[in-house]
Amino acid sequence: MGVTGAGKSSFIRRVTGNDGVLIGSGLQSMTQEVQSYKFEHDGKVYSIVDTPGFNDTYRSDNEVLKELADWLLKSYQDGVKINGIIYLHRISDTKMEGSALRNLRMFRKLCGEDFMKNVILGTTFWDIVGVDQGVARETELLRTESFFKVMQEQGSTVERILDDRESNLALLSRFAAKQPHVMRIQQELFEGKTLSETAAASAVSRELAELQHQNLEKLSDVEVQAQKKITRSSLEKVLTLHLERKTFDSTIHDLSAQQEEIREEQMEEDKKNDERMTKLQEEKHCQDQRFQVQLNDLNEKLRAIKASPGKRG
Ligand SMILES: Nc1nc2c(ncn2[C@@H]2O[C@H](COP(=O)(O)OP(=O)(O)OP(=O)(O)O)[C@@H](O)[C@H]2O)c(=O)[nH]1
Ligand SMILES: [Mg+2]
Repeated sequence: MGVTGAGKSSFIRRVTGNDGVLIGSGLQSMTQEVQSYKFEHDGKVYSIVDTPGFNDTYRSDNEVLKELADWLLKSYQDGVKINGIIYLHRISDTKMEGSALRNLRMFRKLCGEDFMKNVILGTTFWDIVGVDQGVARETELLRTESFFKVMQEQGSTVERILDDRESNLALLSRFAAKQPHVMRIQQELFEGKTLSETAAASAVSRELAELQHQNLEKLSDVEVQAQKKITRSSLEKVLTLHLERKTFDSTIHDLSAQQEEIREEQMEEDKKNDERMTKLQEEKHCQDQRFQVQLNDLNEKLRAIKASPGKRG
């Protein structure tokens, strides 16, 4: 067992020598069904079972769990006894990510504490990490409670799985010497519990609820951030508007002042024009009067000339 891409099918192909065992490209999950392979080694017949990995690219962990549970119950009812489980983990993973940790916890619930003596925690992908790096990660796995520490204390062994058939087979022969044991989920299902009532399924639901909770927290975080952004951007907008308004107001004020000045100048000008006009009219009136006086005077003189016979011709 193990997460998708941990190297389960590769291990099985190597030990069985069966080219029919399909291996993934490394990007997408490959094994979709529980599949049992038989082979003989050192006079013993082994039945090795390939399983779909958790964290599948196509199916939820719940669906993978159902696939495993169906097979495990049926094999139990058929009298098949399990000598052991190899749980694979990539040593090349830079850290035990959320999904890998979730699946390990679910695996523990699936097995139950009593089964731990029949578990090998196998680390793969040693060929792509430096020895120091690999050893440092292995040490961390062994020292961390939620990783391998408790499982090891409960009887599991931690082994490096290398691309070497002989050492892989040696590992399997250690299983052959072990007392088969019933897994917790087999017992639970056999006793009549539904899958959702089993410890492993509850773990999946709890993990799911936890995941949802984390996502909700993240979402509300994002919302708060977004709100902050909105508030900040709104503030910036308000500030910009305020500044624009201030500039606008001062422009309006300047324009009004200019307009007032122009109006006053205009009034001044109009007043001057009016005065000028009045003066001109008065002057004209005076001129008219003077002209009239002169005209009257001339007319008078003309009449006097006409009336005086002695002075004519
Ligand atoms: N470098 C390296 N590659 C490996 C090792 N084990 C497996 N691979 C590669 O990893 C990819 C996935 O391997 P699989 O054996 O299909 O993995 P799986 O655990 O069966 O994956 P699922 O079937 O999807 O659950 C393939 O490309 C393998 O060749 C390893 O120890 N070292
Ligand atoms: Mg596979």
